[in-house]
Amino acid sequence: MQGSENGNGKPGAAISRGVFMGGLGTAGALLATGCNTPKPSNVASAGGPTPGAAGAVLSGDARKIAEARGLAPADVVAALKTYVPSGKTDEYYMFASGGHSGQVLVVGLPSMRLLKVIPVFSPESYGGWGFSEGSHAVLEGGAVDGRLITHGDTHHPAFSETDGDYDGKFVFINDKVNARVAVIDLRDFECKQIVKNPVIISNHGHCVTPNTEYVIETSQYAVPPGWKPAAVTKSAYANEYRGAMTFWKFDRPKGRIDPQRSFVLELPPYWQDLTDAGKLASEGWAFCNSINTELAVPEDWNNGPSMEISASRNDMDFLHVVNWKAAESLVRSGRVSQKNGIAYIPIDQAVREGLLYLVPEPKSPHGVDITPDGKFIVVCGKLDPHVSIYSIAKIKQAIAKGGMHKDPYGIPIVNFEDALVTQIKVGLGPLHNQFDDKGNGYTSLFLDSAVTRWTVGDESGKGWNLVETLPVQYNVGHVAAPHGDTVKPRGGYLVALNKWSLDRFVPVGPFYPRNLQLIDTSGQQLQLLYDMGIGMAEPHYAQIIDAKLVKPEDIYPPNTDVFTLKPDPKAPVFGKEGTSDHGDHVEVNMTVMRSTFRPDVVRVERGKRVIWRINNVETAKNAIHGFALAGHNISLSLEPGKVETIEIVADRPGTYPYYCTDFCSALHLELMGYFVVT
Ligand code: CUK
Repeated sequence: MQGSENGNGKPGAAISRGVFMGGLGTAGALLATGCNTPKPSNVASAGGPTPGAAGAVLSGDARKIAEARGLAPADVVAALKTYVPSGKTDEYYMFASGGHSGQVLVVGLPSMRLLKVIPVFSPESYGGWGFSEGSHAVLEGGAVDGRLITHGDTHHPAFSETDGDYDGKFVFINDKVNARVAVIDLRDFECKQIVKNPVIISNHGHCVTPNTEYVIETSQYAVPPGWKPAAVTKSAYANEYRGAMTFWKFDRPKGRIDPQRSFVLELPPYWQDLTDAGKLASEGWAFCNSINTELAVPEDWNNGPSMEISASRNDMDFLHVVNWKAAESLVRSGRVSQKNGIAYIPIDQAVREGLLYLVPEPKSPHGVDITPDGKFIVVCGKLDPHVSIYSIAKIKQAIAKGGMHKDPYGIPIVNFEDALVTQIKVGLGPLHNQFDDKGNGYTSLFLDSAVTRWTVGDESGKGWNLVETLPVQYNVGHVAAPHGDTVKPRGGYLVALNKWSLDRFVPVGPFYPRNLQLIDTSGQQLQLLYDMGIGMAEPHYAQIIDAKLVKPEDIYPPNTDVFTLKPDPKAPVFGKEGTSDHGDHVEVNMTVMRSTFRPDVVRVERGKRVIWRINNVETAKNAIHGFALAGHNISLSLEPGKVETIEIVADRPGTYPYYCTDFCSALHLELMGYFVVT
């Protein structure tokens, strides 16, 4: 099934073939002639600088370098498009999931430089995440039945939106494995909140509504609500297991999800998958695919077909169509019950209130994405070579007309033909879609290891045409484009988030880098520009935002508690540092400034609990100090202005150095002290 079998062993061949097969000689010769070169127009027209410009830029020296390094003209053009010289900054931020690292990656475009790893669901010693009391409290917010969970599987980052476009204020990220959602504040790029879904235990679909009224989280693997124990049989599965679409209310002024104003819409146990919120023409609606309408359970692997076969028998699954505005009104009216402390709309009530409909969709689909105008719903059938285009207008008409068949749970099913506009045959294994500013859609093809470009057409089915396919290396999952799922896509780039890299990098052992490939979409032909190896878990999805829209603080105000972004009333005061004994515990109030910890000796009797506050009182940007304490599992990151608190028990007598982990000055190595447990 893998990309290497699909003729992708020589990627880039499409670009270079024209040059070398055309007998046009060396790269150097081509570059020298630049605009006068007669025929390698596939290179020159690949969306970039005019041939004249490329030719003019390349002096004799550049030509020699290109020759020495074996760079084809297309390589040189790609380098010119991605190189960001020292002192200049990137045009876009890409926020990518960090997969089962549990974190979020921040990458600059077009340079593809990794700028930050934001710790979210997993402890991260560089950021002190999980070691300080504040970060520990955030992780505790995501505890499952009281058990602290210190990993996550992040899939779908979602920027906060205003009027259907990214506003650069917050990023939300889901944890698939434990059904949790986290809030990252872009004032400081730090996670502020993790909430645990009280009804489901795994999620997948994750997005926001056009004004961030809600963060939508959809279940993946159905369980009995509250993941109560149950039999794993076909009948128990059909009767007791359920899916859910959860609407987490976002309180923007507080920058937090408010579980008290959130609600859950119960769904059949169809394994809901990707989810997108309607916008403009479809505002107020949410859409979600499903992949196990067979209601298969993994019960008979020994005797019968495996789960993968049982769950893929049907030619059609169901697109779920949810009227969330109407659901919100129902919840506000108070006519809903609660389950596990959250407002809960059961399926029968959802049907009675006209909140939930199904539309058949081919076959084991994955991605569902709404066109920028909100009129069309684009569904990728993983096991079907088409993207299927549905119209919200047609779906609404069919709903108004009534007389629909129902599924076994009583949910009305809109006829496939009544909802469908057209299908585009794009290739094998379509997964996900994005859009640009020129009326194009882009679809990733997992099995073909390629991305396609097609044109967005109209309600009558005209104008939906496949334009171009570009091989990628390899086995692409999501694609991401600047503002590519908003009402206002910016165009210009596409990033293919590939799961396999095979031969793209120097070998690093059996765990291969993931390969994020930057593609130029601005020209007549798609051009592959850059391979970025990611030496960690698979980044499933990413969103790309105009860098001008993100305006983080460059330094914390003095004495900041980073979890409230307000002054910490207990912040240690410079000049009044010290250690005080309170009987059952000892308090340490410490400041740090180049190049002294005050106090630089902390003596504690064995057995005491120690509450240790540290304030970085530096006022210079970037003057970060770290704090590592030997033998106590403590690592902190102290940006200027930040106050952190740790709690430890001094239970092992000894002499333990603590020191700054960020090389902060010429006397950095002297920035240390001793913690003595007597
Ligand atoms: S994703 Cu989560 S399985 Cu295609 Cu959105 Cu990778």
